Amino acid sequence: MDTNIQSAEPVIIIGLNMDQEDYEYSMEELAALAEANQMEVIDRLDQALDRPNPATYFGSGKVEELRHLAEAEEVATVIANDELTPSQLQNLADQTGVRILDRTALILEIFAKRAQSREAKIQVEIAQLQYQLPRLQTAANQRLDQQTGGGSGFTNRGAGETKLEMNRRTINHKISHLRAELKEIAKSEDVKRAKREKSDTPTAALVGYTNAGKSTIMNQLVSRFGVSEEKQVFEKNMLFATLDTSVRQLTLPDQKRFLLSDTVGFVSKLPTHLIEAFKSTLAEAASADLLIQVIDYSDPNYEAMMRTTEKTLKQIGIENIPMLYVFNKADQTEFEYPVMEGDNRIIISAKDDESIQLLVQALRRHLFKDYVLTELLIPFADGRTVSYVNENCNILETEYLNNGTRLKVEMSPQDFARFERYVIKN
Ligand SMILES: Nc1nc2c(ncn2[C@@H]2O[C@H](COP(=O)(O)OP(=O)(O)OP(=O)(O)O)[C@@H](O)[C@H]2O)c(=O)[nH]1
Ligand SMILES: [Mg+2]
Repeated sequence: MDTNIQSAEPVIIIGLNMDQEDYEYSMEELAALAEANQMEVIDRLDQALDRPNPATYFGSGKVEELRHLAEAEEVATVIANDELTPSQLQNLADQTGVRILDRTALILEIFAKRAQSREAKIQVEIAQLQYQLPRLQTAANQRLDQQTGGGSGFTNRGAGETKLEMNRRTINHKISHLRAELKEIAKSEDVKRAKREKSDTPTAALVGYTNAGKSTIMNQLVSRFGVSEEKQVFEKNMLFATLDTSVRQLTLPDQKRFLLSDTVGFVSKLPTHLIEAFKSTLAEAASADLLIQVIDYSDPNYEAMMRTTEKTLKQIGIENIPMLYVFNKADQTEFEYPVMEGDNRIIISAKDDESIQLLVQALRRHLFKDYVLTELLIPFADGRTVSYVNENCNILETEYLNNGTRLKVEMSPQDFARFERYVIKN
């Protein structure tokens, strides 16, 4: 028996309906995020307001209702759908008697649990510390008020502030320390990336919402076209299964090569600190020739998810990279698949062989469109070039002539430029 399975903590989720687009969907997603954090949503409370109450998020009547509900249902944690200000968090906790977690803190908790590599762990820790910084003040004030019981705490206040300053300094120090470590790691990643870029191999990056099927697609391609022994990436039906970027080299049967990267998935209202912290991981996508946006077509909210993905990409500064839209999980819909719609949209199921073939066809169109079909005459003396071309280009015809090997070949523009001296001009 697995004794590690913990029972889910019961929680209530709360949200402010400010008539924003996708409100309902963001609440459903909040419930899914709670589940991903080993929590069980047993109730939900909504309030329609133009803007959050600056002191308590909910209006006073609703706060009272929440207090009663939490008490009646014996719930110790309430999750708010927005990022709350430090004082809203504090006041709401005081007036309801429960722990308040906002959406940002919840996402940070999930990321912290999922992080595997040193890089991911540092990135999450930085984001968590940055989240804590402005919240120290309130917590310290709170303790102070409790200590002094009101007006007479002048001397204590001084001591409290010193402590606060100290905490703040410690956290800032820790952040810069972690940043430096991250820089070291990023440096070596940069070196690798620069090498890859230099190798002229086209690159594609899988992007999109969490749980859309990015890692599944990556694995399908790696198992068919990857270098043998290369590891499969982690795929699972859970939010934020992937936090680390993996890059794999793929070689199609006609020797065409490309690099594919799989990376962290998005979710709406992804905390700014987290996006900031994950920028270096996401640099892989920023340097891609093609973005493959994977969409869970079976999710009724897929359009909102696409908007979120595009917004997040923009936030990271990823713009103007050609995009292939992959509407995935069509096996869970009534739509026909695999289908190619125009140049940059395909409907597939990552679990279906024909779909993967269609995906490869679409990738070819985008990644190798400037490949050149040409004829070379390579002198016998230059055996190295013959073997290079054999290993790296798509040879359609070979003929041995008196003065060398004639090859009809399809090659990258870079290779074409390298071997131009051998091109047979008609
Ligand atoms: N039915 C069906 N399930 C799929 C399909 N593609 C992926 N899945 C499932 O969807 C779940 C999520 O897949 P992943 O590949 O881990 O998703 P991801 O986009 O990498 O998610 P993150 O790493 O969290 O961003 C897994 O349980 C997959 O088996 C599909 O085409 N059809
Ligand atoms: Mg994944």
